[in-house]
Amino acid sequence: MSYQTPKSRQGPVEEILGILDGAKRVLLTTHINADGDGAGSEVALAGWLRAQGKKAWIINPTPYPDSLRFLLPGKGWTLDSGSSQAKELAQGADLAVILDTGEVSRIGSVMALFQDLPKVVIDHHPPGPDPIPGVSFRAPDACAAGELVFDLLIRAGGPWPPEAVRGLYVALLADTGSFRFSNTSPDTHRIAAFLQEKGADPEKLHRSVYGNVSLRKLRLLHATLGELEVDPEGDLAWMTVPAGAFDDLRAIADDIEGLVDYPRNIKGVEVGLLFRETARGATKVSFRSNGDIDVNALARQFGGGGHVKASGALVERPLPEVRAEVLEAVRNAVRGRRGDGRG
Ligand SMILES: [Mn+2]
Repeated sequence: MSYQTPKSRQGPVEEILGILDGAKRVLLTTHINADGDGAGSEVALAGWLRAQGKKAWIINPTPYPDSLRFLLPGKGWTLDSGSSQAKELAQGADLAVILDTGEVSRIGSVMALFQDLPKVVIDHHPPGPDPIPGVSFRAPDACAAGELVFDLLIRAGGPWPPEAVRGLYVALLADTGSFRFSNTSPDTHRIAAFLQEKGADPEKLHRSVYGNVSLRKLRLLHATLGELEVDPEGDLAWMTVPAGAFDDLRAIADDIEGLVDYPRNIKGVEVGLLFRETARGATKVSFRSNGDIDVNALARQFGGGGHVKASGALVERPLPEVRAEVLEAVRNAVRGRRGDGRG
């Protein structure tokens, strides 16, 4: 095993392991609309805790995504955040672990549920304006929150139950775009190699995550591609999910996943955007950058955030208004950079 946890993480790793060691009943959560990293990391950590005879449950602010349910070894691993059972468990638990976000606003109703519990945050996002209180293990240099969970498990010397191995592999897969984004490091591959040796099946896991596209999602893509727009300069492209199609298809938030890659992947495009009107009239914006434009900074202008090359914002105003402002801000960012280049 040639992987070494970076020095900067060794202190937090010891501290978090100490806290986990002292806990018997642990609740885990991740951000709204869990992705492969959030959902994979929490299954992995829950599986590792359970393998040591502890109690661990996953309580997310939004339902565990159907497309990732294959990660759950059985029933009784997840609970609805609004259920009376979740409230009871929160009263009897001795620790809450928040994965793949450190922001109060990103865990929705779960924040109130975890109010009185000691909290541990394990996250790889740059810190935001509204941090969850408690002990933090934050490392923006990690490709996924799953990389940090791996740091804990490798230091602990396992155990490595199959759900932990699969969860961590899927966490890496999801956040590195199947090992191709710029956050894919030699360490990413070293960890993936270790997980493969522990039984992770790359073909099977990739197919489980990406080879089960619903017809509904494909129809939503078909409708949304009809809304594709590109600036004459060719460097900015965006799509707006047609509200009618979303409703007619009875689409869910999961069906939006990956749509923003279509405008982003056009030759010459620097920034790709996706706009969607939510059921209650707010506007969701996804930002993707291919180069030097910091879309985390752009999303923050609209109350959101994320990573330098991938971010999002939820704005409580009507779509046409938000779209016009976002497009102007992104054009300014692209133009400003060009101005600097010339000057
Ligand atoms: Mn992540």
